[in-house]
Amino acid sequence: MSFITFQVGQCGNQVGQTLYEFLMGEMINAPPASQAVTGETFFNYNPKTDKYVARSILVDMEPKVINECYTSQKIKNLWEYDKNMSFYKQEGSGNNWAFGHNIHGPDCREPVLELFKRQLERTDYLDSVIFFQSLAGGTGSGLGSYLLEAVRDEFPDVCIMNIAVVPHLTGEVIVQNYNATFTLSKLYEHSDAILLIQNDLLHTTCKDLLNLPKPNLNDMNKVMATMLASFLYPVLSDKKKSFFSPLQNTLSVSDLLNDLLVTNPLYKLLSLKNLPQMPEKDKAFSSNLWSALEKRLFQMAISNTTEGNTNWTMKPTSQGANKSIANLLIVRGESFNAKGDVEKTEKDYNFPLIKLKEMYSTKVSNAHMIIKDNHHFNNNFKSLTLISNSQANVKDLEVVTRNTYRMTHAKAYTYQYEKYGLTLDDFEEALARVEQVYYNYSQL
Ligand SMILES: Nc1nc2c(ncn2[C@@H]2O[C@H](COP(=O)(O)OP(=O)(O)OP(=O)(O)O)[C@@H](O)[C@H]2O)c(=O)[nH]1
Ligand SMILES: [Mg+2]
Repeated sequence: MSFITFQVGQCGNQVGQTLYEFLMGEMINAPPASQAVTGETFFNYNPKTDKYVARSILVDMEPKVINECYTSQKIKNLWEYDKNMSFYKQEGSGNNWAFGHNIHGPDCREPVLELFKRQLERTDYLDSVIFFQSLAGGTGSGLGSYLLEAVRDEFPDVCIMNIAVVPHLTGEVIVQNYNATFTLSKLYEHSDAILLIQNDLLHTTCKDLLNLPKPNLNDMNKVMATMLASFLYPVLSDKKKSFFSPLQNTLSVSDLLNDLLVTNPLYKLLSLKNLPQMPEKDKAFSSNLWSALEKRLFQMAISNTTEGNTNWTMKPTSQGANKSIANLLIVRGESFNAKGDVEKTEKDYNFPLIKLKEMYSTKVSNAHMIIKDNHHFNNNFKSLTLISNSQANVKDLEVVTRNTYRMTHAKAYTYQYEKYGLTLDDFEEALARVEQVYYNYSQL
């Protein structure tokens, strides 16, 4: 089972690079069976250099960030990118979705699809295609949307997940709202699942939990890489102890997406919470019980808050509680035995909170699943990850659609997009689609 990834634009490339680096670090500390599966899931092998090669396609409209991906220090020199798996030009998209989509898109279509086909030929069993991009710039957002549609056109059956970074809501550039609206509208149309990660959340995690007073993008990307890996890192069965049959010794992310997390195409937005997040030096002293960790995660989930500022007063039935449609809980760490409910010892803890009906909107579904893995993820004896299809992204949608509405009606900066082929109808249409998503989620 393998993933092919597209790293598009500055953010997409930097996040992708940090993720592969993290995965390699995680993998070299794992037992051989886990190493083999992780290697196959994310990398090809190059016998000439005796290195793992990230199964990724790097796309940007400027060469700088891609070159940095090539030349960056790689952990123990164990992995590399294939330099023939990138496509770049010399002129970025200037934070303009229309430029990325309408001007760069058609030029990139054939060469990038060609790279994808070559990557596919090297892959025995494709699980999913994953895009990394930001919602805010011009390349990851505009060209990323275009390439998603191109891959979807040519390979209608492939499972595609888009992992997109939401800009700081207080705003870096004002047109980020337009770019986010156009991107979300396209992703909603063509992707199977959209996982949003907020730069605001990454920033506060670095500050409040990792004690980094002035986090930079690199610090934030490390947190994001940890979060993503906590979901994507293969789940291996320890055949003696785990709940899995030997045949099911790795889990298919595409099955989890299609059968559990996104079963209704009106609801495709995912969020991810992973804990604990703490400075490396504190991990050896951490002694959480599973029940305490679950309680904290549950509270974060229903109040849609973070580990640093969890709202402990919210109940699942409170006004404003975050309603879920589906939740996947990934439990990694100390061994479990399979006696289930019989003995209520710590080893047999069965994570009851995530099954509580009150946290779900029964209008759509109340699907949940718990997956257990013995791997000490990110040097934690115990860690939990919750991937939710819930109202967690409603606030972002609200801000983006409100600002886009105001700006479109004032025709603010719209000429910059009309210059590259968009019409005011395109603005209205994209906005209406994203408003519909906002409405659907807010009504749960
Ligand atoms: N978390 C994170 N966010 C990033 C990173 N780089 C850029 N961003 C965010 O991404 C948005 C800007 O998008 P970029 O990815 O830089 O833009 P691009 O896709 O290269 O497009 P153009 O530069 O316009 O051609 C802003 O919200 C940035 O905060 C990164 O490495 N990590
Ligand atoms: Mg750029």
